[in-house]
Amino acid sequence: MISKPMIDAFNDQINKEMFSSHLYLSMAAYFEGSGLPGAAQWMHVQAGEEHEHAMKLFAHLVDRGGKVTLKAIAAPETEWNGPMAAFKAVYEHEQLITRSIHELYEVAQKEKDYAAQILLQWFINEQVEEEKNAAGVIESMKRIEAHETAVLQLDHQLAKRGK
Ligand code: OFO
Repeated sequence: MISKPMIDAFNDQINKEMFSSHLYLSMAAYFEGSGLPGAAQWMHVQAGEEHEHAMKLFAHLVDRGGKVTLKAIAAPETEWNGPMAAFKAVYEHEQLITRSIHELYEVAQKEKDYAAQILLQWFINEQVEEEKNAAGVIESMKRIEAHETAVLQLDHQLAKRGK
């Protein structure tokens, strides 16, 4: 069995992961409309990963007899001031999610929920990757800013992102 505070905290995190998926899908739409299909592809993959994160939490709740309660997903922004602004928004959002995962882990510690702690260790590691990926794209963009051809080359590289 899983405690009520853990069920509530898991349901909140499911909503945040679903919002992340929605946000990156919105960024994919933005890049599709901006002539940067590679960046759009990167965002599509990211949106899919966020959905998987939500499903991992969903499955854990179900496995432990907790009730999944879905909430409304807030509308994401739809416009950004160019690729740099969008990727900076990704980075900031991921920092927010990292804090949220850490808070969830603290609830699991307080509740002495060892099974949740083991699952959440995966998420803690994943957040290191998430922040690193976004920061990496921002770094590449900083180096090539103002060089239109290089932006298109980077877009080509972003298109290669697989699962
Ligand atoms: Fe689910 O890691 Fe990003 O938000």
